[in-house]
Amino acid sequence: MTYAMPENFVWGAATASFQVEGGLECDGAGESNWLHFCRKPGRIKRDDIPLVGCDQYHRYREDVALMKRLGIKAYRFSLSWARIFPREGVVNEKGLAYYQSLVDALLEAGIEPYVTIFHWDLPQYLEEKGGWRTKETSKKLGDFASFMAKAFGNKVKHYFTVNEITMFTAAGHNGSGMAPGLKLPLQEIYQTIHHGNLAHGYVAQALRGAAPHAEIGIANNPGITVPLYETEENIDAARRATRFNNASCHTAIEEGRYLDEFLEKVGKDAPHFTDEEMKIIATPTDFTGFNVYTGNYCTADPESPQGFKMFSGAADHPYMDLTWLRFVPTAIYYGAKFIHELWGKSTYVTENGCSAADVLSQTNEIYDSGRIEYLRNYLRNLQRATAEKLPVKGYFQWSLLDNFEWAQGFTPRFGIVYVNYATQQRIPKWSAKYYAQCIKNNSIL
Ligand code: PNW
Repeated sequence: MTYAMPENFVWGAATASFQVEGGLECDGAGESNWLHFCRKPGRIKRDDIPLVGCDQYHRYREDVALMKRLGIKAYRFSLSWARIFPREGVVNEKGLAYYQSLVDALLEAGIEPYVTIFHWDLPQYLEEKGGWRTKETSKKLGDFASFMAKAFGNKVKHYFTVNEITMFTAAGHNGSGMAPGLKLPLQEIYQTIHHGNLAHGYVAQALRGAAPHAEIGIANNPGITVPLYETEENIDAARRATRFNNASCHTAIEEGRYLDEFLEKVGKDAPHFTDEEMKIIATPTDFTGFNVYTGNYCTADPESPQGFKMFSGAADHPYMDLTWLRFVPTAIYYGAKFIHELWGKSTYVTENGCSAADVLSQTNEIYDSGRIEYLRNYLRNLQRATAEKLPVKGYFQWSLLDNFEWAQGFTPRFGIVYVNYATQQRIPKWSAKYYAQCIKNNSIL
């Protein structure tokens, strides 16, 4: 096969609790900060609210069977902390049982569970105590991870600590429209990112203690800078840009320190931190998971102090169906390459995919050719990484199902499986058939 993938490559699909579960008021679930946020008029497009959504809470057996039919080998899902602990220190047995049943159903179907401890939905009672503006929350997430790892025991062998730190910290506190929807001064924003970094560290420590058999790592979104021209000096510039541009978050986690250049640049707005905290943040992990949808470009520029010049893309650069979803397939290759070269880590692609304005045909099919080309181009760039022997362990398609796309509500459709929200019918799109064939052939078709 021309675009063959390595043996034992992990072909997965990903979702997150708040985006697919529904059942948000069922069986004693507590309120999350995201649900609280959705209830405020004007915060979410069309005031959509995922009280039912795709209802995976009630339909997980059907969704597991669907994954099995598609040949998917691994399912990445996250835990709703408020479902399991509706009040501080109080376990909701039914909420816990849901995740245990989901894990059992996956194992029975021969699908490996990959658990994300935290994917943005924080219990509202913790939001009210300061949320990510306080490091108490970071510590409490570690305790929650420890509790869950003990509950799962040997059944779960793969954990992601937290998903996309800057999205639940900075983007929730700088007016970008994510929960809790605050707008704070810059120092406080960097401080929330620091608390997110610290949460990753506490969770990593907790999982090491409670699940020593498991492999663990983050599912982060380091911005990937790619070279506009693939020459040595431009590739080198892009590698340095990737390290520098992520200095407030991802680079700190990998290196255990905030870069001097970053601290100088932000000056009085820098986060406050201790040596002890930086050690926790840098707790060793087994791999780095990165979510990749797009990238930025750079060229080497000996004139500029940093040695590179950044470009986001031309005004007429191709985009997928969202304003930020610029088509940059080389970002997946350079992500795997730079993470390995800068920090010596093996990787998982923890999310990749795109939204499209999918419509049902007369024959009840979805001809999502745009998504197929997007996937083909990104996956071939991933194949390039594995062909060069970069240690990429697996790939998680975002997303298995159309789902609740945060502030954009249900309008963007990211699934390879279409969801009719009125009937709960699942219809695999053409892209699902494409992905299933790649899996079957272990090759990028
Ligand atoms: C990620 N951006 O979020 C999240 O991990 C998923 O929950 C989400 O559904 C998926 O990607 C698709 O958006 C992002 O504005 C949200 O650049 C926004 C951006 C990037 C990632």
